[in-house]
Amino acid sequence: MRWHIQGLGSLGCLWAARFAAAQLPVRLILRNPAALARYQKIGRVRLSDANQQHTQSHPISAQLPTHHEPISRLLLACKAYDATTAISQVAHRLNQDSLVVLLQNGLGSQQAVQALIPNTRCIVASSTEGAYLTEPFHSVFAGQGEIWLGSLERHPEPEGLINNCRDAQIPCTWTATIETTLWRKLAINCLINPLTVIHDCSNGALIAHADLINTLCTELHALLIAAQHPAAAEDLQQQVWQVINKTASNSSSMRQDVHNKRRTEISYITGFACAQSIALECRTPALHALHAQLQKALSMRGLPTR
Ligand code: NAD
Ligand code: KPL
Repeated sequence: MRWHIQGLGSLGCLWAARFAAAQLPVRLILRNPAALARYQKIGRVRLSDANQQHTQSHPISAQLPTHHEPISRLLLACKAYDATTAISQVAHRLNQDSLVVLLQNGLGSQQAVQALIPNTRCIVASSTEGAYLTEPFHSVFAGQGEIWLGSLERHPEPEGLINNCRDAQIPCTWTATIETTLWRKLAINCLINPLTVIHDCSNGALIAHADLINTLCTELHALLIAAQHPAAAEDLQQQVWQVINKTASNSSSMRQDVHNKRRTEISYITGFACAQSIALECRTPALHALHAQLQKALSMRGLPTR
């Protein structure tokens, strides 16, 4: 089964290189003729290990979204805010037997993508792998992790998908409770990421804001219950402090985006949580204040607030 990969940033290149290394058929989809020309000049996807001692190089074929080839398996590996535009560009190539794997962080973009392609099955992912680009189409595999795959619409596990990924050394596991996984991660990201931007600090330095974090935990706990994800709410406060301690020296992904002057995924993290709290009539004043403070911090740095 051939994979198409749309979005050739850190994670798209990481997945593409592993499919190619396992000699599984893979094609890249670049967003426009200029991006395709940039790729064709380099002509390969590269993947280095965390110490950058070993680099694999894979001359994978690339094409435009307008290409006529039908897509049976698509990995959508762009940022959450680009997901609907990207899927619209290839929607004509998908059918009811196609499978689309969505790698986006946060929540909201996955539902928006599925709504645009109602006759195609979307599988959503929650990934704890870490990668970054050193140059275009050259990804560094910075952190081993795991990938949970599941269906928001409770579809059964698609035959062959997990084995296909594992054949390529991509550590995927199917879960029937992906929503719980995504909501739990959303709550943790809502707590940690904005505060690291507002205070421009590492995750570990958030200990100085323990009272606020505990208040936010109480509100997010109530939100997870209101959203009918009680399993995601279990031990939330304890989990949050565990993540802060375990990742103490990390700079959160949102803070890294800000340092790199890149748009953040705010609308799919605190933005999504605030919208849900309004829709579910669950009062979360500290969360709304945090979202507004984050918007102010982004605006002061000349970055989009959505
Ligand atoms: P990235 O910014 O490195 O790559 C995204 C790529 O998508 C870019 O090359 C961009 O040009 C491309 N793109 C955008 N619109 C497109 C379109 N219409 N058609 C084709 N390509 C398009 O992002 P990333 O770090 O790989 O992250 C992807 C998603 O995975 C994000 O939601 C991120 O939060 C999540 N994530 C990333 C990591 C990580 O370590 N990088 C870890 C966990 C989750
Ligand atoms: O997922 C993360 C992120 O930075 O986005 C955490 C868990 C906060 C680790 O840095």
